[in-house]
Amino acid sequence: MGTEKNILVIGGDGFCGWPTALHLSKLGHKVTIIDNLSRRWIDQKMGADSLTPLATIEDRLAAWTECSGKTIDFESIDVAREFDRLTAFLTALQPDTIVHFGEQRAAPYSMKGVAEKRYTVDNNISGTHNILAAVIELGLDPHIVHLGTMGVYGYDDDGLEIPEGYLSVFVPVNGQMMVQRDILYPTNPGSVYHMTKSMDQLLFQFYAKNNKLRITDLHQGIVWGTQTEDTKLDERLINRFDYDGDYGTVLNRFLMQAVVGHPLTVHGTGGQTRAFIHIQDTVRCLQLAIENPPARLGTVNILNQMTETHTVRDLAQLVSQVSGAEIAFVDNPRKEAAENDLRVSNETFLGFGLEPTTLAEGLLEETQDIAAKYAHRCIPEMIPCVSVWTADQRPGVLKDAA
Ligand code: NAD
Ligand code: USQ
Repeated sequence: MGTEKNILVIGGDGFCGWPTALHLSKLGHKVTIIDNLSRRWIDQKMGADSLTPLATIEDRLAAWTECSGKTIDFESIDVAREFDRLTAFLTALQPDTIVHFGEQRAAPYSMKGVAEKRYTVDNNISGTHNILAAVIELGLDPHIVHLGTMGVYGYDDDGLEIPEGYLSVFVPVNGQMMVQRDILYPTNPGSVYHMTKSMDQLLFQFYAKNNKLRITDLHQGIVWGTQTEDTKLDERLINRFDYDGDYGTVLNRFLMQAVVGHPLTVHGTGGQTRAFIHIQDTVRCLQLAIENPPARLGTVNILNQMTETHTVRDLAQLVSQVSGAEIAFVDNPRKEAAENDLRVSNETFLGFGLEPTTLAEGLLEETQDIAAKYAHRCIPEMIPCVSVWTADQRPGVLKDAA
């Protein structure tokens, strides 16, 4: 190919990282995964499990070599806590690109209790900072591609189309002349997890300015679906499917609930509008972002990685139409706007040639091939969302007590 890169995928055992590592390997890149397998340990601690049966990382990698003839190397390093091992590893690897998926990514888990809040902040902020500090300390010059979130923008519902990372503001000087500034879009996180992603943005802004690092921050919407072309090749390559109340994301939860006969758990009125992207499009966007590194401008390249927006209520209705499932409107355990509109610019990825997989195309296949096939693995007690945003939302707590 001639453009093969040496790519390090941090968090490459996870839901987005694993199919991305396979896709990049298939394209001919040399791919190495760092992951501390913390996501698997969290499942064990909570008594939860992926709906799909996950092979061990060793079996996953062996299966990939059997199916593709290619090798992906793996190293278990905690990037938040093992700085010296990280720097030694980077010194030996000398990556051209570092893709950073390695964070605690569930909003409800980050709000579960004080231990989970502290873990999420320590893990995500230290991990991101360690990667940046290590790269600078070693004098490396990789393109760093980070998975951020649409949630940093918040859901203010002011009718504006959300731009790609920056907002142009016009500031009056001496009450007359207007000076234009492009500022980071003001963050408005809705959970401790989303707050860590807002803080990541400042770390990137500083090191892009100070050390002229080339950084792409992908503000991704909610990822749905399970399989990609590559993870379908062998059952040992199957991707993770989270459905539990902390890690399951809304559409995948609804698909699983429909096949096990559980009413679809719409929070509040279901008027929350969110951005979505299929997992196959996630891996394609990563490829496009890696193939189009930013110039060394001293600013962070921020791209919105999403393809469609839907309300939670509309998603429930869609799944109900396909499956006949009942819809239940339940108390919302979160603090979020009950109803909001959302318009998002995703023009960069469309300009790079992304052809979105739409919900209408993928929904039925996902329901039949994954949710129905593995429904017998569902642990019903793990379905309810029990993490609440504030103590007064706990079941049984009297509201407005005099
Ligand atoms: P995931 O939990 O499945 O994967 C994250 C991986 O990172 C796990 O394998 C975990 O073991 C590893 N990890 C976590 N902390 C680590 C550490 N300190 N050192 C080494 N490895 C560590 O999550 P995901 O769904 O694949 O998400 C990946 C990234 O994409 C996250 O940063 C998340 O914020 C972002 N994102 C995800 C979604 C989504 O819907 N899943 C949407 C938008 C953005
Ligand atoms: N919701 C329900 N019923 C459920 C589960 C969720 O109505 O059973 C609602 C939530 O209240 C929320 C919406 O669905 O309004 C989305 O919740 P989610 O859990 O699907 O998504 P979220 O918490 O926002 O987080 C997920 C990923 C996170 C990523 C984020 C992208 O876990 O890593 O950053 O999506 S975004 O939403 O664009 O910020």
